[in-house]
Amino acid sequence: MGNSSSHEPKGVVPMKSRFRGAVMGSLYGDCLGERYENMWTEIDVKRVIMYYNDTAKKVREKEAKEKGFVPHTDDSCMMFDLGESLIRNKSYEPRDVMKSFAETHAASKPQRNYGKNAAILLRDVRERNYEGNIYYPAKRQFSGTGSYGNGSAMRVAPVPLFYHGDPVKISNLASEQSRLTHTNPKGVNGAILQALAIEKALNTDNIDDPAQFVEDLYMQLNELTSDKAGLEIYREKCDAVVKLLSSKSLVKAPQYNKEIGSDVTAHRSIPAAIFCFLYTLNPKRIPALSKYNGFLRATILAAAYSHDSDTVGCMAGAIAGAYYGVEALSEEWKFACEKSDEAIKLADGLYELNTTGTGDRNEDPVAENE
Ligand code: R7I
Ligand code: MG
Ligand code: MG
Repeated sequence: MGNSSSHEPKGVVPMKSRFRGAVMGSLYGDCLGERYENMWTEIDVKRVIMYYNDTAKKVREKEAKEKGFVPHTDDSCMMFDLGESLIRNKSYEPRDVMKSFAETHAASKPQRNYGKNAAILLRDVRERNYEGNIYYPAKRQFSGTGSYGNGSAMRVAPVPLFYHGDPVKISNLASEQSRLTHTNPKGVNGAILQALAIEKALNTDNIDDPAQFVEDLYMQLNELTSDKAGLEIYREKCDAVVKLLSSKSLVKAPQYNKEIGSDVTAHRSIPAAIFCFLYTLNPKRIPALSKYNGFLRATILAAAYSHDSDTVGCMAGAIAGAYYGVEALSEEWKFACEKSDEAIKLADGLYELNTTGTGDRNEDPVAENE
């Protein structure tokens, strides 16, 4: 199921399916990549295909009795914390989000593999009982320059769903939630870029010109961010994405990692996720993946080519899910991923807020970090 290319967008994918696709895609990309996350190297695409198929078979043949047997990591923990807080409060409440991050972290197994500095920060704010300026500890990290890890982008999927249709609010909230843990302009701009990429995918029926998709995203980031200092590297990386998209020969993992990058830093991973989505729009680009649908092509490529496989997987999955819709995921993998029912519930809750327009959702996120 889900292996044929029959799930390519034909006409309009319903928005509810796209919301579910964004959240479920993020979770699934994290779960798929989790298997390879500690290898910190590229692996053969065929190996990930084998893992994908073996897992699906286990479910089909009822060998896997327990639902959710493929674990997710910190990426999804933090996505749930952020998204569920937005729904609970119908607004962005920074202290509540931070508390959710830190309490989930404190209760989690080491295998969730939180970023090193993020873990230190979460322990610290919890021990201080969330008192004082909640944005302050993140500012102090890395000798005052703040983290540029990809942690504030990997969790961002609920943001474009919360403010769907309003890129200014999406950008502001992506930035604000980033500053809870990642204040470095490269980290903040990475979160904004990823949020804008999901929003653009939600709004797009067909991509005729993948290079223009990247260019539009960069222009939007450039216009909306208040962190102009961290932009130059994104200009360079978007150019690298465009260059590799236009390559006549097959782009292999070493070139992808050299020119775009797929490690734990924001500027060397968000562009990679955008590349994986756009490069695989054409089923013929990666011959080994040609019989799989576009969503699977994007996420399998991300897990195989990327060093930070869970995180590039989750970010490519969120963008691809917003474009192709949740039907592009196989039922077997929905069964396999830990907390997939909760992911659907989260997406539906955000969708409902959009359609009813209740609460403070229409206010701009309030900055507490002056
Ligand atoms: O960004 P973060 O939450 O980590 C996310 C990653 C994802 O791959 C997750 O799946 C998880 O495995 O971790 O956590 P941070 O600790 O803020 O950043 C991650 C790493 O980026 C740091 O441990 C550093 O190695 C690096 N890094 C920096 N290095 C030098 N100077 C981040 N900021 C800097 C910096 O300013
Ligand atoms: Mg992770
Ligand atoms: Mg990771």
